[in-house]
Amino acid sequence: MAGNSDVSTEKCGPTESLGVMKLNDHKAGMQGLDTAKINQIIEEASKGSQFYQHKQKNQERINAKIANLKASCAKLTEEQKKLGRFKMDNLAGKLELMRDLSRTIVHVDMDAFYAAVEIRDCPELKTKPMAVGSSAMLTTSNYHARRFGVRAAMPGFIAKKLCPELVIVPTNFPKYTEVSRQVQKVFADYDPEFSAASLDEAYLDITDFLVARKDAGAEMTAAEAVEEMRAKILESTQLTASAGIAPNGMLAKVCSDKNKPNGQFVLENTREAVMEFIKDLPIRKISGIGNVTEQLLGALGVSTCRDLWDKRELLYLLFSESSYDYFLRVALGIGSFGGDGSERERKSVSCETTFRSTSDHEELCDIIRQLSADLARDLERLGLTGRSVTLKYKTDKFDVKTRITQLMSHTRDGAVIAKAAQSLLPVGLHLRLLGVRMSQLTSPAETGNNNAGRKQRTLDELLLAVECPARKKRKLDAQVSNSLTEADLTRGAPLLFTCPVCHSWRTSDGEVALNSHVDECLNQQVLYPEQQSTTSAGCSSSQSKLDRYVIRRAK
Ligand code: DCP
Ligand code: MG
Repeated sequence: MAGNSDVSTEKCGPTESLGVMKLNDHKAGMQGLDTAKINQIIEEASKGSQFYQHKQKNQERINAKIANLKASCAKLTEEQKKLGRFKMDNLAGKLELMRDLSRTIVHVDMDAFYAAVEIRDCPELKTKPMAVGSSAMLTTSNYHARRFGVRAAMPGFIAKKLCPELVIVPTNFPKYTEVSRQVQKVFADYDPEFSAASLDEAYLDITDFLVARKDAGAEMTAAEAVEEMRAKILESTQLTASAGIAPNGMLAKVCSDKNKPNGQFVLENTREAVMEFIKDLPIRKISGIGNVTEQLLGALGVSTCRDLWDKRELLYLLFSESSYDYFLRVALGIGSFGGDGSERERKSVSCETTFRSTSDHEELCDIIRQLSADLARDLERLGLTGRSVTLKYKTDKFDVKTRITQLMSHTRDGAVIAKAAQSLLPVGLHLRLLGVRMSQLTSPAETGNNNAGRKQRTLDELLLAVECPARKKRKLDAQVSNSLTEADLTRGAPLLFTCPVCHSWRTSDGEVALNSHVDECLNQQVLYPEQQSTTSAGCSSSQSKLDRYVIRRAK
């Protein structure tokens, strides 16, 4: 634990004593709250619960990591630091050459989405603090309730302690999905190849749209186009959206939160504007930097993007290559996804859902079928097929595990995916979350399995990872057939297995070795931004995975 460490805190930043249930107030509408008071209420209300115990266990693990990090940091010599800085400066030079300021990227995000839909359909809720979910878990809250510290990924029973008059409305996923389709229709007018990050948000590249307008003699600025888009969304759904406009997806996402709700923010496409914008930005504002990374970096005295730059030698010396590369991109405002062909590739598409804990095998199989159908739809939309199916599950003790299998050929058939995922389902465990992931992706063009009539895109042009939003268990998709056998799924599997989480680890020792690595990867490798939300208890999919959704296309 951090408190047991004898490491000097002067060298590597202050040690902050963190409560187990610390409120995450990095959310629009939650600024300036009395967090000390809120944290105390949360701590008292949750003590003794399984959720609390899980958080406590997690925090102990994080504390141990912090202690290790600080111990390693204290041992670094001046010479090593000099070398670290030199290496990072070199890398920064390379990244600068890749900086792309030519695109206009928009991140659009609906305001208090599920809550806004419920309020629209029940106007008496308008003046009340309300949230959507259950006493076990909330999916979101309206801005009124946020003033009390009530937010997504908080158990409803704790929220009630913070705000006794809180109205909790049950989730209605079919309704949100329908609204999402209406919103996405508007997106398509501005970028037919928009990347949906979840039901309520998307990344759009409106560069071509703006050029086309200009060519047609109807020039408009990016801000005007986005104003118009938001007005169209309001017209078709009676709901408000916020947007950020920037040279890349990472920055656009930060920008969309700036004037929430019902606002937008433009970041000019110049290096100066980007560097000015980024310098005092708290790292936690960056999608992909979650609670764990924030704590680890905090232990090194890094809390803003400028700190990331100032302490770059420590990042180089103490973190993995993918992590320090990512941190440097953040520090430079380049992001992982500049559309410049330099991004780290993300190679999986997945869906997951949280539900009331159950061990009923049939019920769990139903959920997998539905998730697989959703996943198949996303693969279809992205023009991708995949070959590795991973089942992720969270037990009622909040332990996250994964199992992986390989298909005999690339597919995006929901039935095949479901059958494969079901074969990985453990028997007799009480589960509260299931996820299905497809990796080893390829476009049909590469497999000769082209989809006639569909515009073909190369992998480089595609968004390379999509997570569905948290989805509730729904009725079995009538389309799903059960005609496939286990043998169909595994015959002809290649000998080399690639980890679907980190993509860099490979083994020829078979699935057992791979499964154990992936578990390790998800549970231990907390530094890698993509894995934040998969390890954090109580958080459903959308929270910290959003930065995975990016527009990548040829220019
Ligand atoms: N969601 C969820 N579980 C979470 C977070 C979100 O089920 N842990 C769902 C409910 C949200 C929707 O996804 O309404 C969109 O998530 P956002 O993070 O965009 O949050 P909101 O749209 O609710 O609020 P904001 O106005 O901050 O965007
Ligand atoms: Mg939203």
